[in-house]
Amino acid sequence: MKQLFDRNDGKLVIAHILFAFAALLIGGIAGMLQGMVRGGMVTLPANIGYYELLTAHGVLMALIFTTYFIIGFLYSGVSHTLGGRLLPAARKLGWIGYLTMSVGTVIGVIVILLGKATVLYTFYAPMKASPWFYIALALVVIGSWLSGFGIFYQYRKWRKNNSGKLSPLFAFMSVVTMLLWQIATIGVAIEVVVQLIPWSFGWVDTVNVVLSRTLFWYFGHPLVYFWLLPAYICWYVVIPKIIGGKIFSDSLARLSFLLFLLFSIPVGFHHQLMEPGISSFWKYLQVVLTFMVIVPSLMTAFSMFATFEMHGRAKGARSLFGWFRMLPWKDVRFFAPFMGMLIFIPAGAGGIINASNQMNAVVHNTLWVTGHFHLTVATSVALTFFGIAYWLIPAVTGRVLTPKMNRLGIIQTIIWCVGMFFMSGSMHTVGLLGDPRRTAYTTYDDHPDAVLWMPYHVAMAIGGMILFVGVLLIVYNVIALMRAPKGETEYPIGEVSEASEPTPRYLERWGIWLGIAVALILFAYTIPLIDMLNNTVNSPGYVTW
Ligand code: HAS
Repeated sequence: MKQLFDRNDGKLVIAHILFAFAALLIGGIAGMLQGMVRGGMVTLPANIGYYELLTAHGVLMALIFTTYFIIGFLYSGVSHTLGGRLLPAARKLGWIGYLTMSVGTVIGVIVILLGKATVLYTFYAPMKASPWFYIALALVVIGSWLSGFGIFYQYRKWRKNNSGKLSPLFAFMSVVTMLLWQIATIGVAIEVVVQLIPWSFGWVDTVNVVLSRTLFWYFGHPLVYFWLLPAYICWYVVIPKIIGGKIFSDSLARLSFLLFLLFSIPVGFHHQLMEPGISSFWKYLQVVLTFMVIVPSLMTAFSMFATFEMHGRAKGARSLFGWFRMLPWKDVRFFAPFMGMLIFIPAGAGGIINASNQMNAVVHNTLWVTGHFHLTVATSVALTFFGIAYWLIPAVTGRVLTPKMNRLGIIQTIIWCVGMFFMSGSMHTVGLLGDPRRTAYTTYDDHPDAVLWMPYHVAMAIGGMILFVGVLLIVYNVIALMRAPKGETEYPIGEVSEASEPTPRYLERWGIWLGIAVALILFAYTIPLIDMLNNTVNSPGYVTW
């Protein structure tokens, strides 16, 4: 039987995907337990701290599950669309990256579980972890850079051999995603290597707190688009093929990705609106840029509606929303990402609320924000990744998705949405009642406000338990996919609609786009950083746990 994927490329992709789902499982156990603790349903054994679990949950879900899945997915698409197989140097870089990240992850998880790094996934100074935690983070970042270099290498070689041709959309989008990642991680690399490692080893006594948080959020906001863009690759490139339709516009898709490259980085201050040490002018400027980064998401929404409608009309739909019925609702490869899209509408609206200064004052550091990111990354992005797994694993291993697995996938998606409705819904609501994020179980001495929050915590815990069933089911499905019957599964890459305009070549002139991106970053950050270096707010380290 013909194997669609080069065997060695398949191994690299699968190694990433399996690591991602292993992280999801362990992170999911931590998540369910912490939900139950906060809901007052269980008490942890004395040797396990609530915040230790919270750190493991955040690191494994937000940083490890996503990064491994993304790199595996991008490598698969780059291999498939740029020549049909990875060049040896690209594959080698992919493996070295994978091993470096894995060493980092194992060290990091051990240090967290030993209780030496209970600093949560944002590792805010002046909380001070063991130096090994920061070294582990550095290894994860360095590994991801090497994998990114592999993608750039494959792309460069392809362009050299195909001069004058437009690169495949999937590959173009992968390059933007990894460029965004490389530029963003420079911030966290400087924070970890220059500030946190020397400080945690005791080579320097104090750390510049405002600077370290600023460098973190310089990375932390584009991080969320590093999660989102691979989901958008699926929405733009894969979903049209799965529904039997066409990509609405290649130029629109490329432009939206370039806008993310330009506007997703110089906006980190919208996470620091309530913090001292940054002047209100620079906060205002970065909020304006934040509103610019909403535009490519609105373009994506428009493009998806257009793809769905064009497809439905081509199949004979007449009424205003007749095209809706023509979508393949029983196909999990469509259904899971579609639910992700649907939920991204309120999730994105929540982001716009967060970004508005006055409203940020109401929601900052409350459970509202936790609710926001469980809708965005843990639903829109996660459901899209699950949807991808249902065709990616069979495609690279030479197997087929059976009707039973498809059915289980639909059930898993529904369970996820129900769990998230309870959990994220309660978080949003109770956040508006002032309930702080990142706290273990407490009634604040039965303060009337805190007592009011308790039923929401129970609803959050119930949602968490339902979601844990969802985690178990997706992990079961991944194992089942690895053992599915042999056969050929298509790697779904959509074609562009004949009605769309040709793509202008300047969209692939990287010099222009990188130049503007760097100029915007320098504009938004240079003066605030000089201020922070001149007016240092230094602090010794604290082990608060
Ligand atoms: Fe956010 C906090 C602002 C998007 C993740 N965000 C967070 C944190 C995380 C996170 C993890 O300005 C917490 C960090 C921490 O631990 O402290 N966020 C935004 C804005 C957007 C946004 C303006 N966030 C995301 C995405 C994330 C994510 C995406 C992960 C993947 N966020 C903030 C702010 C904070 C914040 C503040 C700080 C809060 C604080 O005070 O701490 C925008 O990018 C959102 C734009 C999105 C849209 C929606 C477009 C809709 C689409 C779907 C179309 C649907 C279709 C379905 C086609 C405008 C594309 C068809 C439907 C039919 C019915 C047929």
